[in-house]
Amino acid sequence: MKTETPTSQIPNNLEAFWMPFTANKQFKAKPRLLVSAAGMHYTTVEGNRILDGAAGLWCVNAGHGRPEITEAVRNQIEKLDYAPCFQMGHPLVFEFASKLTTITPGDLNHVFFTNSGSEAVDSALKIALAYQRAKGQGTRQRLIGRERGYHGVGFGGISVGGMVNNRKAFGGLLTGVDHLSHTHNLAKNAFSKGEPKDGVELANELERIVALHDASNIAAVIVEPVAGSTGVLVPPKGYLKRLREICDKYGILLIFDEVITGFGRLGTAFAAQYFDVMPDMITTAKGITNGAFPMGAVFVRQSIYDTMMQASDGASIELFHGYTYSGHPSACAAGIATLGVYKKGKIFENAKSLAPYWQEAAHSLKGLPHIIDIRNIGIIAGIELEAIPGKPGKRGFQTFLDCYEKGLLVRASGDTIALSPPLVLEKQHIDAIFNILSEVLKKLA
Ligand code: PXG
Repeated sequence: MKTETPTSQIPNNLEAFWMPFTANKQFKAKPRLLVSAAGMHYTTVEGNRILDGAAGLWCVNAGHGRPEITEAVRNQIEKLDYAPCFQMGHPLVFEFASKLTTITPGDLNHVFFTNSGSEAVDSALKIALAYQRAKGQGTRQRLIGRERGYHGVGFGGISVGGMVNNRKAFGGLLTGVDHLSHTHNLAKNAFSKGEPKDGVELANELERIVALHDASNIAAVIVEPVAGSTGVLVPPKGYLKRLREICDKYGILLIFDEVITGFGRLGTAFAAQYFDVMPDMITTAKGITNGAFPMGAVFVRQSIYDTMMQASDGASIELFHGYTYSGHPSACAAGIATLGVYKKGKIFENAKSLAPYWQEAAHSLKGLPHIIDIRNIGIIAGIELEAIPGKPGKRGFQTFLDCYEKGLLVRASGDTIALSPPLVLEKQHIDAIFNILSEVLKKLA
């Protein structure tokens, strides 16, 4: 008979958990475990404090351990642990959706809830197809993404996404997908502060794709306004506006994937407001609950929602799509509390007012060993290091490890170090982040 061992007595057994997006064997040989967090810092299992230069994974925008959020979730789980949103509802999900529409741009005033960014992306792509069909344009089935795009890990998301490692092992993917070129251009735009000046013409590739397939076959374009996971790619000046113009010209929907840019990262609620470009849908997650509870959402324009409602006879289901946990009560409680914290703490405003200081601090690293580019926008920076010949990603990963040893959490995307700390940061945190990074880079092989 198998004897049960109380979990608390299992000595450091890391085997069972198959870690996502991780070199499992490497990690398990030398683990990095975080046990608590407050404000701008994590604490490791060894008791070391780590300054969070990544807001977890771009999600803890209001800083760690906000008591308002903890309390809201605790109360909600006691009161109503779960309620279905299929043919049923609960008050908080309606309240949260309404509250969200007070900060979304323009008439993006309908909210479809999911549990993650990946699900938000797949939901938005499905809504785009269903909308075109409901509008009597059912031939519009093609979806257009962009090289180096990251739209999560669902089959829809990896199909429109453009990061080769996320696609290559997974077969044929969705058919009917095209990709715009990415906008990264070191030769012309290295060390740009904010939006780079070169590259608006890359948006014209959409015209080329329209000429190839005809607009009557194209449903939607999806892009990250600022690409994060691929190593921080800021859009060239005028690029997003140009995309919008071409989409309007041909009746193509424009979806902004704002999973990382949403909820204050650029100093505005959404990147759409920062760039003054109105998409037809926004996908979001992460900062929607400050990372404290899994949740994602798609914000949808009035005209899309209306078309879907009008196409139905009033008694049938308009969209055959949804998740068991769409609008989970605890997620809604976390989200409502999070919006309150953002507002009361003027957290988006803090990001906006510190962005110039952040920019100068990031660019002060110019000239340090290995750095071939520094890019920034809002409270995001990407420090691109020259790859070690034949070993792409190695230098970036070593930088991540060395920063962690010195008490700073950064993300390495290949050889680009991505920085995106909680938006409650102060100047002293900015100084600390770039001081540690600079120390590490000076010693790096
Ligand atoms: N879209 C975008 C733009 C994202 O950045 C997703 C969709 C997927 O979200 P979920 O919740 O399904 O993971 C993301 C996720 C990184 C990093 O290091 C970024 C993400 C996730 C993990 C790591 O840059 N973004």
